Amino acid sequence: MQDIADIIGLFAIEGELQKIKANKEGHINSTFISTFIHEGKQYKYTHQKLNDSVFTRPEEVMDNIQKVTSHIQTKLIHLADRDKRCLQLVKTKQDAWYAYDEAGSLWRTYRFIDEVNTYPFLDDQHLAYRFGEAVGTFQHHLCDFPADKLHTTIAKFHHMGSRYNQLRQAIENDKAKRLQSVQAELQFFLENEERGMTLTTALEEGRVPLRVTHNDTKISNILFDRTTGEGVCVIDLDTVMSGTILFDTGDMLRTGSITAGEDEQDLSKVGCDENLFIQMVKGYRSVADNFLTDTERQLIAESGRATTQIMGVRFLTDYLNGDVYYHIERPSHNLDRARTQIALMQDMDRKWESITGSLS
Ligand code: GN1
Ligand code: MG
Repeated sequence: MQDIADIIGLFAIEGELQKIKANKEGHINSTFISTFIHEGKQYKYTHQKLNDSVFTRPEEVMDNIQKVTSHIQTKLIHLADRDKRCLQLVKTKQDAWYAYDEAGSLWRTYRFIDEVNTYPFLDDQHLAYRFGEAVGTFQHHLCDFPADKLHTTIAKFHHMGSRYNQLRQAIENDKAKRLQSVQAELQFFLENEERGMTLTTALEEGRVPLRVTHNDTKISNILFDRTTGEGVCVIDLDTVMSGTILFDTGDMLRTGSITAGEDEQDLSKVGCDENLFIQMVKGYRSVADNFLTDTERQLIAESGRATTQIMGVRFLTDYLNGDVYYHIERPSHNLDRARTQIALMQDMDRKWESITGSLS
């Protein structure tokens, strides 16, 4: 593979490259953090190679990101700390928003946002409220952006029917010969198929509006200010497309209410913390209430359940397909992930009346 330093050298970064570190957190792209010294000060950058089997038109991903970040930046212009509130792309020496490596893969660079914390899951109600505020703020900044100007970079990304079709295809092919070992998980998802269609159907029937949607608002994609605890920035804009903003409340509730990591193997640790669930909705609505429709408001809690389901279905599909989509670190990784999503849904169901009662 080409030297990462050479790829970084394609970007218009001032100073001298001091070090490069790989970052293994995302499931899809390859990420590196660099440190530069310029006039005696340290500056960090994030460099990413887009996964071109997931993003088959990476230029469209970059066009979406460029449009959305410049729109958000216009909303932040009066803030002294605006640099930490939105990702900023760094151009190449050729004045482009991205570069290609020798193998033809697309790379981009962002300024690194420092003095922030990220979390794999939450155990603090204040942070849950702030997570909600952060997702609401992201949508608020974009609620006047024309959603139809964005490219659909992954078709039917959060379409439940399409994800079930992919699962059925995986069952039929049984490529990795794992079908026999996942009968209980499959049964759970098949029993829940109909209810899972709620968001997709609401969108298709026009009962919720088409808006700019982040589509990957998982907790680890939120940067929390180290001093104030505020959720200052929502990162990972690869899947920004048009959709229903319930996909975003859904991924927020999925990843912010779970009591363990997404890939926890000890299922006795996995459940839904209803207080965290409720605080996220409250924080979210404190910002979003002024632009939400009644139907969107009514479907917020359900979005948490549906998004957990769609992720579970996707993880199980990838397990059956022999782990071709998500990065894995052990053979059972995708199955473990599917199982945490099932455990989370089951615990949501146990607490459902209490959760929805508190929110009404
Ligand atoms: C992937 O890129 P990353 O790791 O943030 C996936 C999301 C899933 C998530 C589950 C393009 O996100 O849809 O919710 O894993 N992204 C894509 O952790 O498929
Ligand atoms: Mg992502």
